Amino acid sequence: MKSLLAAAAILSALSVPAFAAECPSLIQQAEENLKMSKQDDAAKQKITDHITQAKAEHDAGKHAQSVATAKDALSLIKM
Ligand SMILES: [Cu+2]
Repeated sequence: MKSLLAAAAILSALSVPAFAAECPSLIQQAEENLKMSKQDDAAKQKITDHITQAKAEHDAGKHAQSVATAKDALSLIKM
């Protein structure tokens, strides 16, 4: 039983940094793609809002949500 708990603790410790590392790279990718996009200001503002929200979620430790929001931002960008 103790080893099961230890394994669960290790697994959960490993899964957090995986997400924690994923959001900044997705956010950075969205920022870079946004610079190159040729969309109007309204569309760019909406994407910027998504990026800001993803950063806030990442800082709050909500990494899964941050990844989802950053992916939303990326999906809104048309190159
Ligand atoms: Cu994160």
